Amino acid sequence: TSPSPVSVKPVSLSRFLIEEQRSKGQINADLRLLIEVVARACKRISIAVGKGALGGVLGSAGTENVQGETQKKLDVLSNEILLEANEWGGHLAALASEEMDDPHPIPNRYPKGEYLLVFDPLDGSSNIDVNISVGTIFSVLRCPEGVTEPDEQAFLQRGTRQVAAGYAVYGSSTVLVLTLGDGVHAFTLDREQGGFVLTQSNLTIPEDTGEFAINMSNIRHWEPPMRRYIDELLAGKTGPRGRDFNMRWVASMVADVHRILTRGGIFIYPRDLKDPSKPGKLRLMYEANPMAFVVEQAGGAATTGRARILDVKPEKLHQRVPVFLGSRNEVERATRYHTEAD
Ligand code: AHM
Ligand code: MG
Repeated sequence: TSPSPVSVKPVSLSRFLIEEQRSKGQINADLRLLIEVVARACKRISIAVGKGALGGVLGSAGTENVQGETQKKLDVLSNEILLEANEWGGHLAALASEEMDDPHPIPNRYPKGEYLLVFDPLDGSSNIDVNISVGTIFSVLRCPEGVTEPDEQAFLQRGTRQVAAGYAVYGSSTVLVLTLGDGVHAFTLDREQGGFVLTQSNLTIPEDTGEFAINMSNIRHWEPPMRRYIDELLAGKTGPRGRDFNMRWVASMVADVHRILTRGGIFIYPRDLKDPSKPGKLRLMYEANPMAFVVEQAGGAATTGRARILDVKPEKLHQRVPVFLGSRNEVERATRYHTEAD
């Protein structure tokens, strides 16, 4: 028998969220609004990214962010889009971003809500000018009880406290990946209709994999257990792992993580002894934590190479951590090599 017309009707992001609210009680109306607003902002960013050179948005903005990195025009524009979209809805107590030194308060003319939003507005910005996938990463926390003017301290909550997280990847199609703590779901942007449509529910990452993602150019700066893990993969069939491994590195975390959610793999940005003051490149609050939440919700694992990322107690908004995430058995093995060596 052919499927009934109702069962093949596409499920929009709005409908998905309403059902999460109504039947599962997974979210309330404010959190639903928040996710819808973030999705709308991602749609605008997707349009700006898609215009490329025609939009006049390629190249550097001539400014630096708090980490001393040169900002691209699209970094700045994406940050503004997310701020502007989220300020007035009444669902947020404050926002924080990779591109801003300090948390951004909600202007007094607008009501305040109970949530905190943290984001990397345009991740993988070295890839913008070369037409390779980039993305937006976001994490939602609750504003601590009794805090009316949230400062940096209000944001410094463990990743386990996230109530929602996800990313949008601006690739050959734009896909929004979301977790509300109840599995991971993917929504593809329908460019004609202008809305996100549910295209995959309950994504799962295979436990085993034959694919790894790491920037090998840093090999000389790695710690010994990191080198051991990769050396064993590179040794292939005749090495201790007894099989061949393939490598991919997009240098856009969203694209690398999206591949891992789709077909498995391990992604590593390890601690790097090149600059001992930096315990890794990626930022805990708006890169590692949201991705770790998504990956764990898809059945994968995410560690710093030594401990679970979601358990790390943040000390600074822009804190960096080493990141090992993806297929559970590989992440556990790489982590074991580190803890055994300590
Ligand atoms: P960004 O937030 O400044 O774009 O930096 C983060 C990006 C990640 O998306 C990616 O995994 C990593 O930096 C790539 O680093 P590298 O250029 O060292 O390979
Ligand atoms: Mg980033």
